[in-house]
Amino acid sequence: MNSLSEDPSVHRRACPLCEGMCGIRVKVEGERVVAIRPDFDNAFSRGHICPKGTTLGDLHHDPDRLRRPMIRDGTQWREASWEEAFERIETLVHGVRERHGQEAFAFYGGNMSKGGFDTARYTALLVREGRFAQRFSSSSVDQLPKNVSNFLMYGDMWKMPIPDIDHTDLFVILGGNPAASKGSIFSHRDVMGAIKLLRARGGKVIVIDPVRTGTAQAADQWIALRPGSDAALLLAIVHVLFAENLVRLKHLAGQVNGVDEVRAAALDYPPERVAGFCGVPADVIRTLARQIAAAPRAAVYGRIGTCTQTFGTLASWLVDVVGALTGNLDAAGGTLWSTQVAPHLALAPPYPTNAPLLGKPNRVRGARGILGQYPASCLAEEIDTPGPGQIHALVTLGCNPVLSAPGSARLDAALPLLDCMVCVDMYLNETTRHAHVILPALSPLEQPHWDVWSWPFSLTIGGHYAPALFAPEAGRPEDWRVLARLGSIFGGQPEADLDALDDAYFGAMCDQTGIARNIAFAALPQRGARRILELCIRTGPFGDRFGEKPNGMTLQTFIAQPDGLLLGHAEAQGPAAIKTPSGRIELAPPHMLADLPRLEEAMAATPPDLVLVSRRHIRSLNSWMHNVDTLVRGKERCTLHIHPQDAARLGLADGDVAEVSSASGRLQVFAEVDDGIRPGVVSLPHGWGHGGPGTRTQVSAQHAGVNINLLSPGSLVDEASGNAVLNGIPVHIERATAP
Ligand SMILES: Nc1nc2c(c(=O)[nH]1)N[C@H]1C(S)=C(S)[C@@H](COP(=O)(O)OP(=O)(O)OC[C@H]3O[C@@H](n4cnc5c(=O)[nH]c(N)nc54)[C@H](O)[C@@H]3O)O[C@H]1N2
Ligand SMILES: Nc1nc2c(c(=O)[nH]1)N[C@H]1C(S)=C(S)[C@@H](COP(=O)(O)OP(=O)(O)OC[C@H]3O[C@@H](n4cnc5c(=O)[nH]c(N)nc54)[C@H](O)[C@@H]3O)O[C@H]1N2
Ligand code: SF4
Ligand SMILES: [Mo]
Repeated sequence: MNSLSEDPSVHRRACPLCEGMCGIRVKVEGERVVAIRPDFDNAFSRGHICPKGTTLGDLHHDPDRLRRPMIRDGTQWREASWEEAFERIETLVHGVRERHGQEAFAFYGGNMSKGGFDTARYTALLVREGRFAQRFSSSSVDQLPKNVSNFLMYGDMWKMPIPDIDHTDLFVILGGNPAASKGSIFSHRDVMGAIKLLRARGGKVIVIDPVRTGTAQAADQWIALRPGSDAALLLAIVHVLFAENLVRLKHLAGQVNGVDEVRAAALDYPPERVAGFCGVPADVIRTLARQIAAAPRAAVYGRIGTCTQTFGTLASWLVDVVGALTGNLDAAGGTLWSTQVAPHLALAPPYPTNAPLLGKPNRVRGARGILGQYPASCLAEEIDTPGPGQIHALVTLGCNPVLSAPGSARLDAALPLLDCMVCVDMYLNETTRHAHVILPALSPLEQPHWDVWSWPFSLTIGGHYAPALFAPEAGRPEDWRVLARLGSIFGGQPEADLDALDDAYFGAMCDQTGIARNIAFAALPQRGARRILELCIRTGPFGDRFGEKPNGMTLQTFIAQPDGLLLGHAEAQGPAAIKTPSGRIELAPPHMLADLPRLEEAMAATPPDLVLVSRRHIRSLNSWMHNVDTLVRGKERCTLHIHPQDAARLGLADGDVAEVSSASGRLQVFAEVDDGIRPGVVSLPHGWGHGGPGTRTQVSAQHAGVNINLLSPGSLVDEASGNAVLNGIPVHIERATAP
């Protein structure tokens, strides 16, 4: 217990920055945060924290953080009232609609559209009302392959199998580095701590990654495969399971379709055949397959390195196939689905389960829509290529695609062509500098908190609510109204009655729950995210169902528990959880099998000499926490990691400037010679490249770094999902002669 705990000036909440959900104690004097400490009493995190969590005060007080709407007149920005900002948006939108019609409107939702209390719950309303002809999101630079695989295998794109690390005997992790990321689509109080405990109880951890990451260093074994070859390696594992009669469906027997098709598909992939392509000896692959089969309980988990690569969809699918064939899917100690106190996604599914996977081809590249969106890689060309259907107006929410999406240079050049660009964001950064109007997002401390996007990925069942610590600026509309009004303007209904919209939105959620609208409306008069949260809790598995279950929970239950409340651990869900048309798990979706010839082509091709992968750092968060001085101070982190053999071959010494080029761009960066990386692979962190003209982030401008996505060609996508290829990019490296 720390000395802050009894102090009335100490406010308890949780950090919203990543999936760690760390409890924090925020000590306040007047309007200032004076200290943030870990909350050892927080039920979920029990004092675990990382360096970012203590900087929410710096973020809140950051003089560069936007607090009022900004309007750009030519090259000049000025603060404006909310009313004037909306009027300007209306005028711009009206002009675009008159000239080009609704088909010119697009939306891009970023990683931080999940961050805010209202934003996480009202982005769907903004998108629906906005009637945007093209929708993009950071999903297609992230987990879209997993969404595709879940959609086809389980009938629900967000039904993410989560490794049961606390009960497993063997944890196999492909393309994830929780030592830096803290875990992703895998929300756990302390993954690295759990890895230690797992090994202490005699279990094993195997990391499959081209880089010897902090996670690999904490594991029993590091398998340094070639980037982009996971699908082949996993097919070889499946091959061995069948060839050596190691398939044990266990509880899944009779619940899966497609076992024979999977067997047939893997027949061509004995370990000896994929070893060269994967850069992993055949006996290592064979042993791995046997270990997974022999472990009483094994959890196989793939993350961003298996998604943002050429065969992300195949790899995501095969991770789950291996789990199913060894009886480790939907099983304690294997992977499980979460049980949520407030199952928000069930009431507001981002994409209908009965809709088709693929949509219409888009205009320039003919890429099919996937799960309701187009690949982020296509945004630039849809803006800069003239013709009917060209994008002329764009809304961005919580994203910085000029740094985070591939083909950055083209996007950076395309955005100024827009006739109307509206950004909802906290900073004037590389992307928002092109906006006509920026609407400021709230600071995390100015809003209540209950995590919409982490509890669904946590096997610990629980809930944690915190009220806002500071009041937003006077005169600021509630956040849900900002989003609803923005949607209405873009959808051509600028005068829409926002209260009526909210009632219809909320009413539709009530209908999903079987609770009569009039009961929910009478019990929850307060509008906005709070009543949605309350509906989710009260109709969720522990809720009171508005009196039907007298001892059930309400939001009040959690308000009374400022350190949060835990309610147990997820269990296997059985066949009832599967939402496919057949009611069974589909192990061999035709969409996946149809992608195998593309893998064959890659296996037959000559591999590139040098490829680039991305990395994360604990003191950074994608593109936007670099304006916090305490996080960026110290040794330069935006460096090129390169193996000594490659460095020697290229005549590069530690600290030299390397010139790195790819099919899409070129940049110069300091080299850091490091043997913790596979020869032939180099790595750079993502989210850097600050300080460009027109940006207003004083601190990050001093620690600019380089933008890795100048090197990621927009043309490189995993075709089965449209996901961007951000790992395994062929590059050429020389020692820079004139830096
Ligand atoms: N500190 C911090 N935490 C974060 C973030 C952050 O920026 N900073 N971002 C958050 C977000 S948005 C996300 S999505 C998560 C991501 O969370 P993680 O998935 O854990 O992400 P990374 O730490 O980038 O680890 C990805 C690993 O994949 C490896 N890799 C690259 N290519 C391949 C490949 O072809 N095959 C295999 N097997 N491995 C490969 C890389 O070397 C790297 O070690 O992190 C979240 N948490
Ligand atoms: N090369 C390479 N590129 C990558 C990755 C990689 O590993 N390698 N990772 C990819 C991944 S996994 C992801 S998720 C994306 C992330 O990329 P993006 O989705 O573009 O998200 P961020 O870079 O996190 O930028 C978040 C933006 O939201 C703003 N913001 C912060 N909080 C809020 C809020 O509460 N509300 C609103 N409205 N705005 C807010 C910030 O100022 C910032 O501009 O990057 C991807 N790009
Ligand atoms: S950013 Fe750090 S403090 Fe915040 S939730 Fe993640 S791990 Fe916890
Ligand atoms: Mo992400």
